[in-house]
Order: sequence, then C-alpha cells, then structure tokens
Amino acid sequence: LGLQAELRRAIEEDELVLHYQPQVDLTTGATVGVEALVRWQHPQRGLLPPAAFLDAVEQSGTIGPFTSWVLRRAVRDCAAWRERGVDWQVSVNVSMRNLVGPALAEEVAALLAQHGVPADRLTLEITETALPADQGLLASAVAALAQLGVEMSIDDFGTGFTTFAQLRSLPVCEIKIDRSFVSGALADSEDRAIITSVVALARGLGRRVLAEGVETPDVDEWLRDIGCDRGQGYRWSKPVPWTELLDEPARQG
Ligand code: G
Ligand code: G
Ligand code: MN
Ligand code: NA
Repeated sequence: LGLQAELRRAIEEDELVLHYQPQVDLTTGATVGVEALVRWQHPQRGLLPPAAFLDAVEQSGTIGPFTSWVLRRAVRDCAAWRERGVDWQVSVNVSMRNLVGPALAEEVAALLAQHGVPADRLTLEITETALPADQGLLASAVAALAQLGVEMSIDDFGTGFTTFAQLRSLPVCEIKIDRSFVSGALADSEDRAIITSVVALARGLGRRVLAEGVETPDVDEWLRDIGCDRGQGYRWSKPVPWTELLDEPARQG
C-alpha cells in the first residue's frame, strides 16, 4: 500500500490522534489555549510524528480531508473541555492550500455551531512555507474567517514569506515567533534583537504575540519582561492528550 492510500485509510479509520500543547499567558502563568498537533497511530509503525507524513499529505491532494479531520476532532475536544468548565482556546494548523481551497469558512462555521463552541475559541495557525499563488484569494479567505470571529495566527513567523504589507492588511490577530529564535535567546544577542523587534512590531500593529519553543524559566521571564503576551514550549509541557493537561495544570513561575 502506498503512503497516499494508507493516509486515506488513516483518515477514514480514525488512526490519527491529536496531542495538545499549552499556550500560556506570560503575565499570569495560566494556560489560555492549546495547540493541536497531529500524530498518526500507524498499525505497524507505531506513533508517527507529523514530519513523517505531512509532506505526503500536502502532495497527495488529501490536505482537505486531513485538515477537516483535525478541525472536527479539535472542535469536538474543545466542546468536551468546555463541558468541564475549561475555557481554553484551541489552535489548529492549516496549510495555505486549505485557506485558498473551497469554503473553509463555511465548514468552520458549521462545526462551531454543531458543537456550540464560540468562534473566538478557535485559532487557525497559518504557516506560509511557500508564497500563496493568489494574494486576492488569500485575503478573501482570511477575511471570511475573521468575519466569523475565528482568530488567525501567523505561525513560524520570521522563517517564512510574510511581508509587512500582508501583516498590515490581513486581519490576523496573533504573530507566533518561530522557536528557532526563542529556545537559545538568552545566549544569543541576535536572537534577542529579533524577538524584541517582533514584539515591538506586534504591539505597534495591535496584534498579540506568542513565542514558541520556550524551554526554561529564564526565557519565560525575559519574554515577560519585554512584553511578549504568550508562550508555548517544554517549559510548561510537551504536546500530550488534553486530558493529561487537566490532570497536571501548567507549572507556575
Ligand atoms: O508536533 P511536532 O512538533 O512534531 O509538529 C511538527 C510540525 O507539524 C509543526 O510545525 C506543525 O506546524 C505541523 N503540524 C502539526 N500538526 C498539524 C496539523 O494538524 N496540520 C498541519 N497542517 N500541520 C501540523
Ligand atoms: O506548528 P509548530 O511548528 O509551532 O509546532 C510546534 C512544534 O514544536 C511541535 O513539533 C513540538 O513538538 C515542538 N516543540 C514544542 N515545544 C518545543 C520546545 O520548547 N522546544 C523545541 N525544541 N521544540 C518544541
Ligand atoms: Mn503551529
Ligand atoms: Na511553528
């Protein structure tokens, strides 16, 4: 069986699983959101990380059904923790192909309504590993989602192709600083210069800023001092099933 056929089966047979990693408000230390990170529970090869299959998903034309599965599961899980009185946002990674593909906003609106989840509890993380073919299509897709009240985030910021013009014009509410700048920031003045500048840029544009790859309390503290809003990383938790995050709330300062 080729990888593409296997992937189609994986989606149909529910072999995919979502792990979640906390996103923490740096001023309070409270978990305010979780990022959904997909894994594939492969019947022969065990639990596979996204790096083992995401390229194949993108190239095989299954990114539509794949992302639909992730969105359905993430919104369903969000409804389940809301039932327990937990008000986390949930962040889902979407590819540029999903965004400019057909009717993502309609699909998302139907899902949120079905599960009674408020639109502002869902964040879509957009990774721009390649420039989208059509800026107009991108702008109207993002506008339609923003109109619903869904939040959008630019993932891996600083490693992709987002222009200042796009940052200014797209109704994106969060900038997510790539972990390559964050993990070793205290030992690297260039990383610190980049992070400080992105935090200032986000503030000036009225956007939220999240640093990913926060591994230690001293980086957490430095980010808080320079006014970064949120953090994500091993400092709080690796990605785990959401029920484990309820059992072990994020460690405090
Ligand atoms: O969990 P891990 O660190 O192995 O994730 C590696 C990469 O895979 C991350 O950069 C993330 O953006 C991507 N990824 C994880 N889950 C999903 C998903 O559900 N959809 C998409 N499109 N990408 C994902
Ligand atoms: O979509 P994104 O690239 O942001 O996905 C997060 C990825 O980063 C996941 O693969 C996760 O396992 C990884 N990750 C999460 N926290 C940390 C961290 O503190 N340090 C490092 N090196 N990787 C992390
Ligand atoms: Mn992400
Ligand atoms: Na990232």
